[in-house]
Amino acid sequence: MAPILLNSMGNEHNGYIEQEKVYVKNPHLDSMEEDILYHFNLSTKTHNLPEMFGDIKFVCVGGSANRMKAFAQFIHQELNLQGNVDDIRDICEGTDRYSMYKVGPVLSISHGMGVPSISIMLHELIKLLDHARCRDVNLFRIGTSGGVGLAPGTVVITDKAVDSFFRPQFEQVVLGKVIVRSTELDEELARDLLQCSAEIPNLPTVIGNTMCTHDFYEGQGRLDGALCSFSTEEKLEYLRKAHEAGVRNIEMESTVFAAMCRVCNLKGNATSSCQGPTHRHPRVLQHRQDLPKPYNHTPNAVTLQ
Ligand code: R2B
Repeated sequence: MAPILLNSMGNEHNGYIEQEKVYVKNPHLDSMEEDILYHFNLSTKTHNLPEMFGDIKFVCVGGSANRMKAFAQFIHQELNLQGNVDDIRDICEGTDRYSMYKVGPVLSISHGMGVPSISIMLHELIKLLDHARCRDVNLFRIGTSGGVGLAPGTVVITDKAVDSFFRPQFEQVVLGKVIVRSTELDEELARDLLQCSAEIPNLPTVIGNTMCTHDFYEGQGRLDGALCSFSTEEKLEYLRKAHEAGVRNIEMESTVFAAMCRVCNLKGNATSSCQGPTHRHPRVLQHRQDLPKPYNHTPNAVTLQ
């Protein structure tokens, strides 16, 4: 008797096991003779994308090119891969927009700062995964962020990415109209990440909402930009409201990241560590010291129901 095969939804399927596929959502792509991934310096005509990337299972993205190279070298060692870490080369070296490193099944890519920059990268990444016929890919933003009421160094696993009004949504203007997309992330993946962090000593980790702003200074309630249109009290009031709405960290990419993962059937999380006093931007200290109790402490890890 032929074995009963189940597809990704647990339903019976005829003849093969269908795994989770990466879905581009653009009917125009099918009729294009060539797809050029401009900012990666890759194309379907000049590169064999299935051969180069077909085995990718994890994509980790972060702001800076140097950090993503260091991360690739770290993963190379962790996976005990053959070859010299110094030989890992930037696949996008023909462009200085983004850097990309492949180590075994892990792709490490820089995305720059802010929604527009990561959004361009995600469009091309998702097309790349689709062209390469990748299956079961998990996508992580492993960036930096400013903590709200958390000790520096705390890792925040994103429950929901929220906008500056604490709404779990991303607004994209398309042809002069606003399209609203949900920014809810895969709950099971968030739980798995929390479980992994529990196995690593001295890694304070919480699950919370990540607020995505379109500005690093005024947009994040900072008092040290070239412009500041609010008082310290107004800033504190806003951060207090953010905390009440479940926000535990602030960064600049998570809403579009979450929205695109969701639409394209990718499991993802915008996991970031809160910057500490040894880092260049003392955002956490600034926010944390200013927050009156009970905000000026690290809450216990929040577990999803
Ligand atoms: C975190 O750090 C950057 C700003 O310094 C930005 O990309 C972010 O989200």
